[in-house]
Amino acid sequence: MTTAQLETFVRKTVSSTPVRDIHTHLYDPAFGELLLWGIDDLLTYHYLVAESFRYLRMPYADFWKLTKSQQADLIWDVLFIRNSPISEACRGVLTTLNLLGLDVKKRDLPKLRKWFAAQKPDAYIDRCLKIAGVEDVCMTNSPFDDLERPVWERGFKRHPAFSSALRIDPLLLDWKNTAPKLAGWGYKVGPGRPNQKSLDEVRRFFADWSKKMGARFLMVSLPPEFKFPDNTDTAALIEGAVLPHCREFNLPFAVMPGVTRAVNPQLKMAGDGIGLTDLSFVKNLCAGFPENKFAATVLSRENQHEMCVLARKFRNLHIFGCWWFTNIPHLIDEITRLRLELVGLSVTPQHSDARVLDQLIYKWTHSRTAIGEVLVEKYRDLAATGWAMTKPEIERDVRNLFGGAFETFCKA
Ligand code: FIX
Ligand code: ZN
Repeated sequence: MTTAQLETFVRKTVSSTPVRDIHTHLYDPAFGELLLWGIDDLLTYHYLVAESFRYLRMPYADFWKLTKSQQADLIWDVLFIRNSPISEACRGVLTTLNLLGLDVKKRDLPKLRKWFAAQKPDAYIDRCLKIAGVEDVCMTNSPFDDLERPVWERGFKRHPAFSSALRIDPLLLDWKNTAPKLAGWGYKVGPGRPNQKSLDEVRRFFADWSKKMGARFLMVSLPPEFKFPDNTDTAALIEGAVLPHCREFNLPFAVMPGVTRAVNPQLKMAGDGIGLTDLSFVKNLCAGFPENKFAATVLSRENQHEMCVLARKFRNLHIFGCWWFTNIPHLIDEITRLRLELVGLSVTPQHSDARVLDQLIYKWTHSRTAIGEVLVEKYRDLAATGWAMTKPEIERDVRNLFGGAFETFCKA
């Protein structure tokens, strides 16, 4: 292959390889209205709510009293009409509409609403997955969510494209209020620091829900100040229940450190912030529990380099995604370079974190472009040494980056 042919082939492969998206907040269509889609959900995404309050002068409470469509009208007005929609989250809405075949230059919100209202959910789901090139969507499933728990308890026919991860934030971060819930559901846990009996019962709870959901891994988001080991309920629960359960079921434990919840509570879900994490806890987990597997994504840009070094030291650590405030082209480029140059291909450069189905389209289109350009450069550098890549090797590499490497890690 000439250099030009190599570049064309890499770009084509990156844009056409199916993705297994390992972290989203989407739901199997069996969950009904919990699966968000359409223009009003796109516009009221919490990323855009936060941005709209850079311009809105109304009291927060008045905004939250509006209907979803009224909120969407306001956001459209301030972020798309009165100001140019340059931010990543704004551009994302336009990329999505454009790739759905809608004419964004008309700026006609009522017409867009009409188009979405005419879509049939089942066919529309297939269409979004197809345009985004996503073959598997891993949900974030919480037994503590009162809307989703009954659906799991009832049982439903699974959509083949939706897999599951068991999310356990309330249990690990708010044991005081979660223990009584578990007790109410028939798990014999006591109040206070969990003793062996309680830990065994928490394991029984994890086993029940891992089976019910077919969970691929357990996951938690963590504040920047999180420490392990530590004299806390959280540390006791991790060591005495999460890690033994993950070993028994051969499941990774995914940690997502760096989020400070409710920095501005008036913004509700849009009000979470960020902090620099002391990553010693990741080292302590990986070194102290070599029989466990850990996956990690960290929110702060400044933590990304150290996280790569940790992945070089610990083969039981898989790093993934450019999470949330790092999911912008500039940082996807930087973080993907760091990872490929320091760790190689045994990483998962991106997950979408989509909360609205249609967002899969822009999040993956934008990420594929950023990741593709890094790969083009890396293969070009290899070619300069005289090394010749074959087409199947490039396809293999991209499949690994888009979910294959994580799959292998999970199975190991
Ligand atoms: O904790 C998480 O999984 C975060 O991704 C979310 O809480 C956050 O609100 C989000 O949507 C980020 O993209
Ligand atoms: Zn998330």
